Amino acid sequence: MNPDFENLAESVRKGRKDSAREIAGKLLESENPADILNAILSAMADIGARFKAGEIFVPEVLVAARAMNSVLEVLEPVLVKSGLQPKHCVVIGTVFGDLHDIGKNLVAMMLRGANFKVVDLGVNVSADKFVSAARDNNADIVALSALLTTTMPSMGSIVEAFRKSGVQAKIIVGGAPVSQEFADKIGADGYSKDAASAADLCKRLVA
Ligand code: B1M
Repeated sequence: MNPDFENLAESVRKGRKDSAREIAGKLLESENPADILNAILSAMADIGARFKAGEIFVPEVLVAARAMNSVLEVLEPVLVKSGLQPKHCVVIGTVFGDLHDIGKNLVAMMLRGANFKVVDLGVNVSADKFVSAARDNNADIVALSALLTTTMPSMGSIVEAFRKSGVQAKIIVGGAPVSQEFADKIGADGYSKDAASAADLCKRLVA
């Protein structure tokens, strides 16, 4: 196998965005873009697993995700041409009244790393906005983040708004004060405690 694949994966894992981008550009001259995509996705999967295991922390994940994104910029036009775009879409946002977005951004990065199309609605997002974005993007999954005990109840209102609207997306919830028990109580389709588990959960939900 071309040793540049391992160099690319290592550059992503170490967050070396310029070298990752340069190696990807070189690989694109002779290699299949799907193999290049798989190399960076598997590097991000390693990062997710090490983050989950507590071996690395938020800054390392952020720099790895930045390196991954810089490769995706080069790769995306080629992938679109060859029909290798993501098959599944996740709409994500922090619920109404809540401005915390660091954890939500990490979840979005892990999802992109797992080859999902991610529509990030940002923070302070109303139920109506979640429903219309899910409808407009034909989303498979809607991921809600809340960091405040006072904003957790809006997750329940969002689940209700979806059930009333008839939009069929699965709804998953997360954030420091949220638990599996709370997710069950409001009728969400899933809960995950961290960004790597959120990507695993989404993969299971669309499998
Ligand atoms: Co705020 N804040 N904050 N804050 N803040 C907390 C959450 C708090 C616990 C601090 C404390 O008192 N000890 C407390 C909440 C108490 C409670 O409700 N029980 C609190 C408070 C009270 C407030 C204000 C009300 C303070 C005030 O103004 N009086 C205010 C509220 C503003 C608002 O939102 N309306 C406020 C404001 C802020 C800042 C703006 C200053 C800033 C946010 C900046 C930003 O996000 N851009 C901030 C911060 C930074 C924090 C702490 C210190 C750190 C949060 C964080 O980013 N953690 C936090 C205390 C703490 O947690 N130690 C605190 C790192 C991040 C990677 O973890 O977000 O948990 P986390 O995400 C994890 C998982 O939870 C999970 O995956 C992520 C990665 O593994 N996850 C998901 C998250 N979302 C998910 C969605 C999913 C799945 C998994 O979808 C399925």
